[in-house]
Amino acid sequence: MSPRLTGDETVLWQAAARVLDANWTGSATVPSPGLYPHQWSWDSAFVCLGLARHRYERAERELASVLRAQWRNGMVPHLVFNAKVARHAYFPGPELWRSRGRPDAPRDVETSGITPPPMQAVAALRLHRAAPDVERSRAFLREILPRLTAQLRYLATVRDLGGAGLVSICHPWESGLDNSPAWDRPLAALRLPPVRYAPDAVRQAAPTGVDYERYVWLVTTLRDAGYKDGHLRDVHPFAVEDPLVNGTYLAALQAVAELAEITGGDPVPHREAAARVREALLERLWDPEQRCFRALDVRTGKPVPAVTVASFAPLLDPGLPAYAVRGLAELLLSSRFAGAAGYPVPTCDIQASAFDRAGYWRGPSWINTNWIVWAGAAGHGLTAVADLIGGATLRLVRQSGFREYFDPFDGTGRGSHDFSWSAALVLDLLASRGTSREPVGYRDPL
Ligand code: 2M8
Repeated sequence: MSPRLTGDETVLWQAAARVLDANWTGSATVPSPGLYPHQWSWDSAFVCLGLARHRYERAERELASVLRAQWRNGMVPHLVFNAKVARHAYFPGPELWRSRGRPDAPRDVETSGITPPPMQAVAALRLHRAAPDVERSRAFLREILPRLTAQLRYLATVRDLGGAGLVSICHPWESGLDNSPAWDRPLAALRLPPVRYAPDAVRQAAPTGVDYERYVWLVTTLRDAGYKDGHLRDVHPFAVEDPLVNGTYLAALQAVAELAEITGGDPVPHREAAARVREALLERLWDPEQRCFRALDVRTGKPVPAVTVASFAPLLDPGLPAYAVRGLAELLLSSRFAGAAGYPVPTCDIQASAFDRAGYWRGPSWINTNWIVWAGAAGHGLTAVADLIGGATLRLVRQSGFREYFDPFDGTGRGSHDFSWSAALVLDLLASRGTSREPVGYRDPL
């Protein structure tokens, strides 16, 4: 348990730990009981951060189990299916993805065929920093480092669809922010054949309807093309460079550089790669008028109009230039984001017409995106901002429990209960209490 918790924090800590214990399957953690019965890779990365503070050995197993599902081309799938769960318990299940039989896919486990924001290296580094036994942790890092570097190599090669050094996503699910208004325009441009793709009433939560049809159609398109690199490059109609995916990619390159150093390897190539990605990010996604990052539709060459919480993810980069840090901090504190929300950070610009306070990733505050903003702000010495976001995050769960997402104005909890990353990241926040008060200047947030 973390040291020096107040009585109230101890109660919160114990409640969060209970959620993680209940959602542990024996080898991994499900995002929530019922609605999400398998292992999602970016959920797992956040879950690791909490497990590291609670049951360290499980944190390593959690990460290892995602990396075991890595495809031979380096792709870490966004979803790893649990063979013990009924095949139709979740849609889209293994039947839709049909990973089995793909030459690159692992043989002993079924997975999706797309990849999430690459948070695994960041999780591995933070795990090491919390390790009770540093030598043991180093041995674990030596085991997983080849897989982490293969993941980044895959992103740098197969996923550089724009040809300028950034990663493209090929499906909104790869962003983690499924129905974000950032995808409205690229999704609306898709031309679907006049047949139904998604079964009726697949789930109770948003999004449903026409967007869901598009999501499922995109999967069938990828699958029917054999998840081939050439299809992604030349044919696939959805290709977008997203600031959150590229912000975590940049953070991952830096984390891998550190991990190389920790394990006696050479950090330089990773640092050089990070510098190139930063340059491309500023060149392609920075909007000098709005002073924030916006996604770029690679198929049209145009930035998408929506400004979302994804804009803040490049704060995770220690080398982000001061003008960008300042622009992002001002936007964050303005009435478009934290300035007008009692419970920040809303996932979409409050003043945008697409903003929807109850709409899943179209407005509500989520604990994992808050964590990203908190870690980025703390890393750049923006202590007041980090304290504001960290404090709001704890207030959300104190008031409404470990819900999946929250109303950004009044903190009402929505979506599933006992959501794993909400609990895990609260443990990490509590354990890191006070660290955002470190001296000004960049401190590695990871
Ligand atoms: C949501 O995404 C899945 C598809 O991958 C779904 O809608 O069923 C998103 O919130 C995503 O970010 C998250 O990883 C996943 C599991 O929590 O659920």
